[in-house]
Amino acid sequence: MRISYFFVLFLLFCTMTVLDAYRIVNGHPIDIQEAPWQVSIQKYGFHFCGGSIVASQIILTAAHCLVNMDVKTLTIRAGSRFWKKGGQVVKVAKIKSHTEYRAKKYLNDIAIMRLATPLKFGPLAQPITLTSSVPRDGTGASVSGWGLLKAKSTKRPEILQAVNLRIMDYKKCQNTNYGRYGYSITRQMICAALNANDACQGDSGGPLVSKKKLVGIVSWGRGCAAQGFPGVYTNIAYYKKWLKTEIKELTNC
Ligand code: 4AZ
Repeated sequence: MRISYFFVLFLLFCTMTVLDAYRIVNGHPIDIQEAPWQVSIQKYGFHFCGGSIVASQIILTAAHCLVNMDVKTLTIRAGSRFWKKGGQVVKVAKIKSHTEYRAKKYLNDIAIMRLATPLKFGPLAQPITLTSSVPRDGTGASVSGWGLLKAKSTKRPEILQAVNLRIMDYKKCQNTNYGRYGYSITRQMICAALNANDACQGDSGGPLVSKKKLVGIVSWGRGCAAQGFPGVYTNIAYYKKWLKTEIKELTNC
């Protein structure tokens, strides 16, 4: 009797460990071809944030990723599902965060980086088009990254993960059963959630994609996959004009 009891516990433990391996939170490993715009942003060769390729020398990410960062220590890896091997590693030449980024309220959490040398495009590394319009409530989307598989976890995946979400109208995100953030959610942000699916720490700066267009940048949230607290993303459509100007400026200098 005693042995079978331990055996059941052992099986339960193994099942939990295996399930955990597949959980961004609750996602699944993907090939880089499925998200060829995804890059890993690295300091001294270690992944700390995600980013998106928008041109051969331009990467889009979150401003909070680049606070107090010395550009000399930064590289990006593109064209690989592994953050630590394969693909193309390129030095970062310049970073430009939104001048009105406010850490306390996560306002204007958007930044662009210019690479020292251009990326070589192919099936594994491709730019993504920026959306012109805010997706409507309920629209399907997906987020990808090398972030934690669950809140407060110590395990970091080696393989790129992705998970499906639904866009939530920012008003719904403020004050309903689905979103309880109140007025910390502004029109400059997009919320997205679906069941227990979410982005988590280390996914920051990475892409929220809908209909093959970049609609958001992983920005913040209370915990990961917490009931009533969707993932919060920088609303790309809102910054389209800012991006156009800044990308032009960064490309020509
Ligand atoms: C973070 O700490 C973070 N659940 C990123 C995304 C989310 C929460 C936290 C969204 O970088």
